[in-house]
Amino acid sequence: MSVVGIDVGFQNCYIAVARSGGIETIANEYSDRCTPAWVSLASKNRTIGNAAKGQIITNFKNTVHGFKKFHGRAFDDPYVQGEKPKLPYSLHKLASGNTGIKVRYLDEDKVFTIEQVTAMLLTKLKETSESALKKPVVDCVISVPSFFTDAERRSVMDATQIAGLNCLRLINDTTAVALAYGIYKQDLPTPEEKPRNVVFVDLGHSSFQVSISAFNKGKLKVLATAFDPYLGGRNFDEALVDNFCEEFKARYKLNVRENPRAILRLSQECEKLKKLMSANCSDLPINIECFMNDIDVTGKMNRVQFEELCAPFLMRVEAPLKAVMEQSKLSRDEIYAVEVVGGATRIPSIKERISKFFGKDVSTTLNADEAVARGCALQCAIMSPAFKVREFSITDVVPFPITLRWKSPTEDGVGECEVYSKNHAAPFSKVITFHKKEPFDLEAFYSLPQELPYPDIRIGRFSVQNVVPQPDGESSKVKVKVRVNVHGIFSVSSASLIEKQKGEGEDVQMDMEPTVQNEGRPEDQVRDRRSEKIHLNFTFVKFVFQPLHTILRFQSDKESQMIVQDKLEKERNDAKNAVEEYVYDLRDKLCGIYEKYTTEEDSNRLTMMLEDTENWLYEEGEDQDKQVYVDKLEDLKSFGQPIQDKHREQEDRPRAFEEMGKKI
Ligand code: ATP
Ligand code: K
Ligand code: MG
Repeated sequence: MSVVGIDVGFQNCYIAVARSGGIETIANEYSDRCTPAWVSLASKNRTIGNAAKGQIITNFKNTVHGFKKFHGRAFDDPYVQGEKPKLPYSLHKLASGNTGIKVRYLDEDKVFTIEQVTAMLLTKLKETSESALKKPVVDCVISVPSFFTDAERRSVMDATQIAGLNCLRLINDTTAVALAYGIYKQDLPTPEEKPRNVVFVDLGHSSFQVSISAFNKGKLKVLATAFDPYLGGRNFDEALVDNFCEEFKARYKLNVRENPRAILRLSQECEKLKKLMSANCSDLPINIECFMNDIDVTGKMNRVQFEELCAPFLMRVEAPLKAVMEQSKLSRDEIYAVEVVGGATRIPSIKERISKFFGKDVSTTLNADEAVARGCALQCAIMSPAFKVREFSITDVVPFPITLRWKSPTEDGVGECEVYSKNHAAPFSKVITFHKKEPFDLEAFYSLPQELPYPDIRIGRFSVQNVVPQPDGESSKVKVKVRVNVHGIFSVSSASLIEKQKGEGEDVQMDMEPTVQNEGRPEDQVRDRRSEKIHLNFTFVKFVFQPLHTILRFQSDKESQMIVQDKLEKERNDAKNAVEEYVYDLRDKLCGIYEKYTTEEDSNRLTMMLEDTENWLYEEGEDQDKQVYVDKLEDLKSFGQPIQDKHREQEDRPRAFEEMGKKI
């Protein structure tokens, strides 16, 4: 069993694994612990991560990034429509109404769902963890923003399934950070003492999340979360891009907006400039050579100007801080520490604003980039039977209130009730008792649309069928179990009919309004001995807006095929490179160390041959099957090998004498 935690960021992904020494963040094949959330599709293969980011200028139409918040979103969602013109690649409306991505892949126009794109990224992260752990990786814990709704979470879960991962828990970013903070603390208050309240702030590339957790020895309880799902480092980059677009228009008469490649280059430079300004107050330059129409552009900015430019975004920092404090009902002096993570908290004025709000310095004791992944790995270790870690229990919260509405065809039994309030503990099950004579439908939705990051409030529809009256004509008791599970996903998990037993007294007190009961530990459950649960012909149908299992399986097979395709393409490329390397190596040696082991005539003939091969590699040999390269290499070796053998023989001889000398 693997113990892996993955932080899938909007921009940056990190992986942490558990090894005997503890939790460790691991590096990819570029020795980089950060894997960019980029996927590039091409005519022969895909590249993912660092290599994909490198394709952005040359293959921008098929290089996908910034897709994390398309999960579970309708194509017509205002956010999606707002992003569309800014993206160098094309979005596509899927038959389901969801957002897909249209690219050119294997020389064909292809549409991928967001789940498939994230699965590609997860495949890469899976491979990276597998090469670090030297064993297959299946089980993992993955982080999502705390404001991710049901649809978004289900979509991420689908992606993990397509990638062949078994996600044990989707954990909220700030909760993962809280775990990484708390689990090693030796001095937490005992369960009887007042808890230690810590604020966690994560400002990433795309979003701003705040939470307050209460710690006692061996446990953490999230008290409240708040967020600005649309505030992140990218806003600051975009403000800089806007600024320089205008400046370059005025100074160089360039219409940068019309050139996607130029915009992409400018964005990269602006992000670099932004980071430099975090460490430096003075004027800093931005220089881009051959930017557009062969023109080199330059500009400059300092921190004061930057803060002015970004004032509208900086102003948005306070609202979530205020909201989280109000919800927690704590006063500022009850806050023990304010821990900040996420790349964009490195912007000095962000830190200043946070620290001013709380009236204390922010702490940066956690690794700003890796804390989320580490928390995920810790959660995975806790859940894995194969790994021993300190017991630590986590209670998270429901970010948005959830309401259940019920409707039956003929009875006037229409009504609704809020089953989970904001910041209700999660995971959590509840049992709702209905009194019904006929089948009925349940509809779950988010009750406060204004709080949601998008307009679609639907969660799912559930149909409770085969409900019949009791033999005496009275309503039947129907118990419906609902749950916000460990991933933060809502579901109606079961429904059962309670049949009164014969001889049982009339239950006159029967309330026609449903009752909601928290399902606590078994000992808390009141057993109604007079009644009996029956499951007679009782069916219950879910309509959750989610692809069918068959579709996911199909997409998973497709993912496997693409993995094979990438592997074959890599082998083909390696075979081609091997020919090229052999050509260069042998040519060098022919006029060097091999010179005395061949005749001038043979050497000239072979040099000619190598030159022909080199030319061939640039012409018709540019794009051949792997076997062609393998044969080519064999062919060359049949000439090169005898010379190499002679050379080695000569080299070995004196050594052999030496050895003999020693023996004598
Ligand atoms: P999200 O959490 O929104 O999904 P993410 O996890 O990918 O995004 P992070 O890796 O936490 O985001 O942060 C990336 C952001 O932090 C980028 O906007 C990056 O430019 C910014 N950033 C990183 N270092 C600095 C710095 N020194 N100064 C300013 N910004 C920085
Ligand atoms: K990240
Ligand atoms: Mg993040």
